[in-house]
Amino acid sequence: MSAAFNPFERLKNSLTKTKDNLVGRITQVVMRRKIDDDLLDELEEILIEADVGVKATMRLIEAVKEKARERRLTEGDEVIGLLKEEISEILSRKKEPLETEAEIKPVIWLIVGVNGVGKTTTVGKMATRFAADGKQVMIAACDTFRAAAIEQVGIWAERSGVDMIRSQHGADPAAVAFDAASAARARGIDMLLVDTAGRLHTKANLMEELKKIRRVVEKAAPGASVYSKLIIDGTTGQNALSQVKVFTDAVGCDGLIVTKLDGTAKGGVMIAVAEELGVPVDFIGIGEGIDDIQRFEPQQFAEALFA
Ligand SMILES: Nc1nc2c(ncn2[C@@H]2O[C@H](COP(=O)(O)OP(=O)(O)OP(=O)(O)O)[C@@H](O)[C@H]2O)c(=O)[nH]1
Ligand SMILES: [Mg+2]
Repeated sequence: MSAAFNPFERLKNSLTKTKDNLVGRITQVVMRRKIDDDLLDELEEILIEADVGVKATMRLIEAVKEKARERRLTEGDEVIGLLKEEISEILSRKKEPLETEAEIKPVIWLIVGVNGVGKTTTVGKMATRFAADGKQVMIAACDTFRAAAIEQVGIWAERSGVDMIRSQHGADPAAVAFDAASAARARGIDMLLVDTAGRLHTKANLMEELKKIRRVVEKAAPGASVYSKLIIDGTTGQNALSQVKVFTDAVGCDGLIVTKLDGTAKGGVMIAVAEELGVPVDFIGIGEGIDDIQRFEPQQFAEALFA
């Protein structure tokens, strides 16, 4: 398989900056050194600067200390293997599985998140992916607030060859959601992807609107499996974490999709997310293209970081 089509190679290439900023810097520091307090201090600084977060950083430093003692390791470069082990373990923390067996059609994903994080792009990518899996997919264009949002998601619907329910700019987003959920139910659709606004007049407005959308789709498609998927932007590092609580309080959060991991040095945030949040990462966005999305596989991600 050529590098361009091999998913692991693509992941690895997209993580280049994060790899340089994290593993690259660590590698430079540990070479020809002994494992001692000074070295651990320097490691701590690198981890914090790479957006790994205080909690995961402390855990990693403790693990390195402990394991080095147990295994009687003294050489600095042995730290890399220890870190890889522990990062892999943090990323792999058991979370709820993505799909449950008892899903009732239509499965509805509310795609939520602050403005510009990549919601609409993710809707397009996921529509394509689900359609390729042989699912009947529909998109609901519920960002009626931002000018041109409907056209934008319309282009993705066309590209992925799926139906879209829309209204005009300024229409009530909950009404669009209601129509879409009703249509999805009537037409036996497998997956309904709801694109939502990232900004309304105020943040409180937005949260109220999202709650309403959730309520109406549950009403229009009784018993359907409804999930809130929160999109966070990997380039914002630690800041992305604070959004999780706000959205969880409003509409729940059944899974995260972390976008823009390509071209950012802040990909260490994935480790912070795994350590600090009880929510699984379902997918990661690694580019602007239609198939630049991958299932998040913890082991593979750790391998790619250290490859
Ligand atoms: N490099 C990269 N860019 C991405 C990724 N996902 C989205 N983008 C880009 O991020 C920008 C914003 O994406 P949108 O999908 O419009 O974001 P949104 O959350 O729908 O934005 P609003 O509707 O304005 O809230 C676009 O330029 C996308 O191409 C990704 O995984 N990698
Ligand atoms: Mg959008």
